[in-house]
Amino acid sequence: TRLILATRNAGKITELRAILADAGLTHDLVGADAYPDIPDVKETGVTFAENALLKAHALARATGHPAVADDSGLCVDVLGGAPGIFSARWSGTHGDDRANLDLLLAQLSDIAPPYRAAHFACAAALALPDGTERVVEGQLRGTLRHSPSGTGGFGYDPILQPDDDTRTCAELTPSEKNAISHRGKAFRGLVPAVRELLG
Ligand code: ITT
Repeated sequence: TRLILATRNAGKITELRAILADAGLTHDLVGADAYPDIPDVKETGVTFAENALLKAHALARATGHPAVADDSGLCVDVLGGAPGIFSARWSGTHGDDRANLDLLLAQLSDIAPPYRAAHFACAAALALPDGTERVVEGQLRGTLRHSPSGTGGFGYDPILQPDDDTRTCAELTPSEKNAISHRGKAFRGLVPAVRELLG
């Protein structure tokens, strides 16, 4: 069965392919880039789960295939959960990971380590063309560094040091990150629903 990965974020696609294959799914995983004529979905929700469902339903409806979507972001305690659902465009330019990260570090420059707690959040949504839907969420808690470190992963990975580790997410191997990440937890949690509904 074809399963659409309803995202155009290359970092997410790489991780989702590994997470879903490691979970034993043998579906034909096809990224949203294979459907260039389908317009970008307006993320009008106010939660990760709402936005993930919007993206999954839009691609399932438009392609006629089941679709999974990921809505995710970095939530900083001292900022009341920001950037949160606005993580991809915090600096004003959607998807400019470096500008987003630099702005966040500047905003937190006076904040001392005990107050630099944050977490990554991910909502994993599955939608079928008939409107059936499932959503599962996952988190990864950690502390924000004062400067970036590491070259792996994407987005804010170079500044989040997971609890129980001395490295940033960008210093973990891909499989180390997927084993503990918000995305790994959310999508491994969604796999039983994928099996139940798609076979
Ligand atoms: P799609 O909507 O096409 O999936 P997007 O990049 O716009 O792509 P989001 O709206 O969910 O997706 O924004 C997620 C942002 O949160 C992403 O651009 C990163 O800046 C950040 N983020 C999410 N997961 C991350 C991770 O594992 N490591 C680092 N940063 C992450």
